[in-house]
Amino acid sequence: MTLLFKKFACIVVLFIIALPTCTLANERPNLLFIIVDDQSPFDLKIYNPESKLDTPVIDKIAREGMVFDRAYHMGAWSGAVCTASRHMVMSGRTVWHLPRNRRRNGKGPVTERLTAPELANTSMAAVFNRAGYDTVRTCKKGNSFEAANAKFKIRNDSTKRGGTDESGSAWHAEQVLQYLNQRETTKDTDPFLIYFGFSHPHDTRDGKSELLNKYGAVNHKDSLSLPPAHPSQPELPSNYLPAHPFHHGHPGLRDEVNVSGVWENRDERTIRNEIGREFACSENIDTQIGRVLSKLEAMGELDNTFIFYTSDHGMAIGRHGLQGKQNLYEHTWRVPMIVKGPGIEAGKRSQGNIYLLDVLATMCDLTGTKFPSTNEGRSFKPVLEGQQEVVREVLFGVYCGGTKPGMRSVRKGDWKLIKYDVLDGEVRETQLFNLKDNPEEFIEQHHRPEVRQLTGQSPVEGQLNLADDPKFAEKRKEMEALLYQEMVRLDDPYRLWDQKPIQGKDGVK
Ligand SMILES: [Ca+2]
Ligand SMILES: [Ca+2]
Repeated sequence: MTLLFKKFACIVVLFIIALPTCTLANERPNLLFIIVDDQSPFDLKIYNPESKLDTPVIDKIAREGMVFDRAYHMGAWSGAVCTASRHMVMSGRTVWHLPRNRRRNGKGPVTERLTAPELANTSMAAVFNRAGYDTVRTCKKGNSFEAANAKFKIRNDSTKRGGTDESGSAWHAEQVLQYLNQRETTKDTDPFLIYFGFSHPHDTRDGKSELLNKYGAVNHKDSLSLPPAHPSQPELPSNYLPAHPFHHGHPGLRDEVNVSGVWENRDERTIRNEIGREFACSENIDTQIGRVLSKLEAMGELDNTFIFYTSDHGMAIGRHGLQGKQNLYEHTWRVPMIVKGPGIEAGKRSQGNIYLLDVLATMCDLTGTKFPSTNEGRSFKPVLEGQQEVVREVLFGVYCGGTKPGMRSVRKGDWKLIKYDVLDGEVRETQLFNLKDNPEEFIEQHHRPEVRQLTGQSPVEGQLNLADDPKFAEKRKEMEALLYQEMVRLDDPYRLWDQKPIQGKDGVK
């Protein structure tokens, strides 16, 4: 054998030996899915530059990744919007195709197509367990898809809404760091899926004292007095109202009447203090995410990790005179969504037209994992790669947790329709917004002098609910038809007062 050939053979052998370790370590990316509880996208500077909330870590993820301007959750059949939302995240199924949906008030047929029995076996952690991932989870307890959560190999859940490191968000970060430390010690090279959930800024919003001070807020506990005003508090939201013009349709709803610190108050002092508390909790979350990202960087794993940042749904806290998550205005129907990872161009924004239920398909697509058969979500990898702007044209929303049929919304392009059919016909309302011209969804009440004085906003002519404006009658008709189509397509078990009744129901053939 010539020397040259010996050298060549040696290189080939070395290459063959080296190859499997290289591919195992680097080929499949890690997944870090960060989900906070109850956060409006408009709390964050990346969605609302006027916000006082400081989130340097989230801002950096946004600068290095892609921000989605049209990310939504599909809605809920319960006042606990979290529960429906988290079912959709875990399973990639649409809102009326989840195990807990109450088909036609419990009277209608419950078919396999609607409920997908054994759904937990094809949920997020089960899918990635089979793909050879280490699956790790920390989150709040309850209001979730328990059978799916139980599939994570490592799971440390606890509801942490206190104002100390042990009782607050730092605890969730500790659970992730514990896994990463162990991974480092044992030189574990399996790819990981970490579900990094927080219990905040959901109430009770007991922030850390230094952050409460920063945002001029106190942990207000006395329902008979108002919290003190403070110049450091965040301003009232731009679409604040002292009251919503009609009832939301869910009498006694906890989030509207019984949240500690707010109760039924909607005055300026209460709302600004509560937003200050919320910001204190959200900034702490940002700090905790930073600790985990620093660790991943030190381990050399950050660049091979896809990071998702989102919330289970948005939140009102004074916007439109509402307090909770049980409405379909943009502040509550939409969620923040930022994704960073290998191959995603830095600093991009996209509309996306995505739902939280698309995350599972996207994770599968990004890691070369087969979609589960029960999945109904669409991968937004083509959007992340800059090949597409959106994954669908029409977006649909439901709130069906109070009196039935509840609220429905549909969006296409700049146009959005919301309908309310609640309290046994007492409230039957339609709103039509052009979100390009009226992104805050201002209604007539926002134009009143006493409201403008409080918010400092000056809505312009036409920034209104356009549903009854004859100029937009054709547009309304089109949006009403779209809503009806989406309700039929997605097996919505209800119809609104002015829609064709369901075949076979109420004597209709
Ligand atoms: Ca929630
Ligand atoms: Ca492992």
